[in-house]
Parts: sequence; structure tokens; C-alpha cells
Amino acid sequence: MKIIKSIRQMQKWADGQRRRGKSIGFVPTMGALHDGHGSLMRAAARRCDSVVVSIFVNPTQFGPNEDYARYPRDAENDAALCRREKMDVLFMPTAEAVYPEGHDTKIRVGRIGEVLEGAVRPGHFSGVATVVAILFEIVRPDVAFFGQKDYQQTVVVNRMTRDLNFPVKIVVSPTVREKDGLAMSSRNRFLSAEERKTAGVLFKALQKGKERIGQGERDAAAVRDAMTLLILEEPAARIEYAVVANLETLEEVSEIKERVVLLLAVRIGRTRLIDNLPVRP
Ligand code: PAJ
Repeated sequence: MKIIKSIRQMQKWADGQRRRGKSIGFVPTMGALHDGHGSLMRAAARRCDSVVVSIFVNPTQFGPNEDYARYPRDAENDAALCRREKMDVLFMPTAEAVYPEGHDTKIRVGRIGEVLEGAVRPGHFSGVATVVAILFEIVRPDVAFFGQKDYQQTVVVNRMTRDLNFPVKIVVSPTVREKDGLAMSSRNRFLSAEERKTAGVLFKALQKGKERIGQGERDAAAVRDAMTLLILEEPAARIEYAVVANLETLEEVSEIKERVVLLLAVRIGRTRLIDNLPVRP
């Protein structure tokens, strides 16, 4: 596996692949890799001749009171995981290279970036879209892989790719979970043992919502309340949002007539967790 830090070198390597007629898969990450990332790597390896994983903790997607400085960084373990997954390139640019002095261009995401996560984290999706566009332009992948775990992020990336006609196919992979259903996340390591037990409540609530829809409930408010009530039983959990939304617009629905997505953001102690579950009525 090649470790590339310079943008020029990354472009040169990708050009070489293209000249030899090899397809390029791309898995953008912020490191602190776990099996959720691993599953994206395996999906990419199945589909493409070569795979590039990027690790870049993107400063522009963190708010002023968020955990950019505290975000876990573990280059050695990350490189070992990428090697185990037989990745071709690990691309690790510096913040100075991605955002050199004077960098002043941003992608503005519309309404889709202003609801839910975007409402709680203003500017977050602009930062995500900007860095994904920059990375796409460096790697120029044929296929890029994103996790369903960050559902709204997949909607934003799909929208941008269509709106700007990026010549890349976006593939979304299912959420990888721990035994109790907790979605794998680099933030899980901040949970105390007690909080870790409590964190299982997100998936339980999503399943509760799915179960109610399965039983024929079509009133979105009733489904939302069922999820909320279950989470309220955990004193250490604080709900930020629990909604039933349209799959593409992420607008809240009142009546469940077609496929919807259940979306949750919950604080457990100081750690903020998100999860989601698409459901067909
Ligand atoms: P990061 O949180 O490192 O996640 C990288 C990719 O892994 C994302 O597409 C995310 O959805 C996926 N992922 C994380 N946990 C997962 C899980 N449990 N199951 C399946 N996929 C999972 O998301 C980002 O980084 C950044 O916003 C990024 C896209 C790299 C832009 O900076």
C-alpha cells in the first residue's frame, strides 16, 4: 500500500491508473477507522480495480464549539486497517495543502443542508461538500463510497454530484453496527462504560418506530412519539431530534404513504450520536 501525502503525487498516481485503463474507487474518511469504514473499503475493492482511502480531519466541517481538536487521530492503526483491507493508496494530505493560505471558495449547500444536522451544525454540510469536491477533483474516482450511517451526508453528496455533474458514481453502503445495534462511530470511544450501555437506545428506538409502521401505523407523529418515549426512559440520554422524514428531501412527513427515513440525534452525556433507519410501509 502506498501512503501519499502530496496532492500532486496523488493526482499523478490517479492519472497513471486511468492511463492503464484501471477504474478507481474512493473512500473518503476522517480516520479513527473502524469496521464501518472497513465495509466501505471492501465494497470499493469488489467494484473497482484500485481503491484510494483518504484520511483528512476536515476543519471546515467542524463548528467553533465542536470537537475538531479533540477528534481522535490514530494514523498507525488506520494505516494497519487499510493494509489489512488491501487498499492501494492511503492519501493523507495536510490541512495546509487542502486549504492553502488564501483559499476562499466554498460550496454552498441549499435547503437540504440546513435542516436536521445542518440546523444544529450551521455550515457543517458546506464544509463537507467543499472538501468532498476538492478530494473528488484530486482523485477523480469512478466510484465513491459513503456510509448510510450519515444519511443526510449521502443526500447532500448525491445532490452536489448531480447539480455539478461530477463524473463519479456515488454508492451508499449499509450501516455497520455493534452487537446491541449501536452504529459504529469514531465518537463511540468517548462513551463511558455506563454511557455505552445507554447508547443502545438509539437503535432500539429506530426499531420501535419501524415496528409501529409495520403494525400499520401511518401517523408520523405517533411513530415519532413512540421513538421519543423509549429514549426518554434513559435519564442520561437527551434527544436533539427524532423525526420521520421523506427519503430525498428530508422534510418531515405527517402521513406515512411511501418509504421514509427515521432519523435520530441524541446526546449521551457529552457525546452526540446520530442514527437512522429507512422504512417501507
Ligand atoms: P467519517 O466520519 O470518517 O466517515 C467516513 C465514511 O464512513 C462516511 O461515508 C461514513 O458515513 C462512513 N461510516 C461511518 N460509520 C459507519 C458505519 N457504522 N457504517 C457504515 N459506514 C460508516 O463522514 C466523514 O468522515 C466526513 O464527513 C467525510 C465524508 C470524509 C468528509 O470530510
